Amino acid sequence: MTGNITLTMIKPLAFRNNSSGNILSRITNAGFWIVAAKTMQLSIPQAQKFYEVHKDRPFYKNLVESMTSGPIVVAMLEKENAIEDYRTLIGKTNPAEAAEGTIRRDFGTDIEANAVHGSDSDENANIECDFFFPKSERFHRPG
Ligand code: IDP
Ligand code: MG
Repeated sequence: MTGNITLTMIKPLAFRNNSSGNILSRITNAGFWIVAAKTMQLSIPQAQKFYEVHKDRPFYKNLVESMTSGPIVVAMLEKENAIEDYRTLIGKTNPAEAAEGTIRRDFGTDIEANAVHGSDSDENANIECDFFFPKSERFHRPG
């Protein structure tokens, strides 16, 4: 399935605003299949590990803090060309710069609380999906 999966998180503020349903609806309407999904709260060590690539960036500490501030919905998604198509659906990192009609533009509050995560490469999608979902909890699109 390489090339066809991505990992998303509905971030704490969007969850708190009760936007999870509307965001998931955007995702499935865009042709993505939900392979796995759950609601959970990241621990600080989990968030630190997930965002380890950013550990030297000035926003790392705040990012870990905000990502652990409340529950998230994490979902593994399947679609042809998943990485690129999902990044297009969510828009740029900063909601203010994201195109009209994108998830981040419509549900994001600021560059940190930008509503959703999306994997940036096939390699990272696999790492991120393995981080959250054992194979036994994945249910791919039927036939
Ligand atoms: P991405 O989520 O669009 O892939 P990344 O550069 O990977 O963006 O950054 C990861 C997350 O870190 C972003 O989604 C956002 O929540 C946060 N972030 C990125 N840049 C900044 C910044 O300049 N200030 C505050 N938070 C940031
Ligand atoms: Mg990223």
